[in-house]
Amino acid sequence: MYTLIFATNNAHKVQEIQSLVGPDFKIIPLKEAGIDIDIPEPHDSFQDNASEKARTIFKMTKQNCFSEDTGLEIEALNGAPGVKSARYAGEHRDFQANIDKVLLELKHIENRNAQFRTVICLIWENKEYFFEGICTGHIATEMHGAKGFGYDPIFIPTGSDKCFAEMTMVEKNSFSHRQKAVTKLFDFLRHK
Ligand code: ITT
Repeated sequence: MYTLIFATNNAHKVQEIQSLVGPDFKIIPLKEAGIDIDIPEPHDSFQDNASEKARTIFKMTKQNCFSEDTGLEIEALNGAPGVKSARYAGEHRDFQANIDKVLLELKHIENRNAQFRTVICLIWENKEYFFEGICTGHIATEMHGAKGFGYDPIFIPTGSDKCFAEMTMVEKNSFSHRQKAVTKLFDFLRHK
């Protein structure tokens, strides 16, 4: 059994990843590890932000851990909101305000291609490893569904006609960026 601290304060991410974990892994979210800090994400790449989060927790705990940094990259907005996805409409990290801003910016734009990108940083026995997952799709013209979090009500993955927010977690996982990156992480650990 592998035990790993998951360096995140995002309960939705924890739920999605927990549902993918087999019996050979135990994932401990920060809250459960008794750690209450807001980890900085100051960099302009997902990799550097993921590394910052994992290193911060490794320094505190000296235990194997992983983090992930995710963002929505919209082609017509030159990759924005990207690493700024959480705070696109301001420091208050408001999902609805972020969605409103994206829909407004794409109002008269035909190219609605977008993708979610997740980069996981694993610190395993003091060494750093990275795993990436991408989910391509497009941005809907209005919000649909109430499940999930973040930009899920406006993102339609390739191969579906539904927004992530209209899907069960199992269905979202069958397409998602996070699932792809996590599968790579678990495959790596199983072969250690
Ligand atoms: P941690 O850093 O504590 O892990 P966070 O919420 O700050 O949590 P990120 O910086 O990785 O996480 O995520 C940035 C934002 O991207 C997040 O707040 C959501 O708005 C959005 N996001 C991430 N994953 C998403 C997903 O699967 N579906 C929809 N939106 C997502």
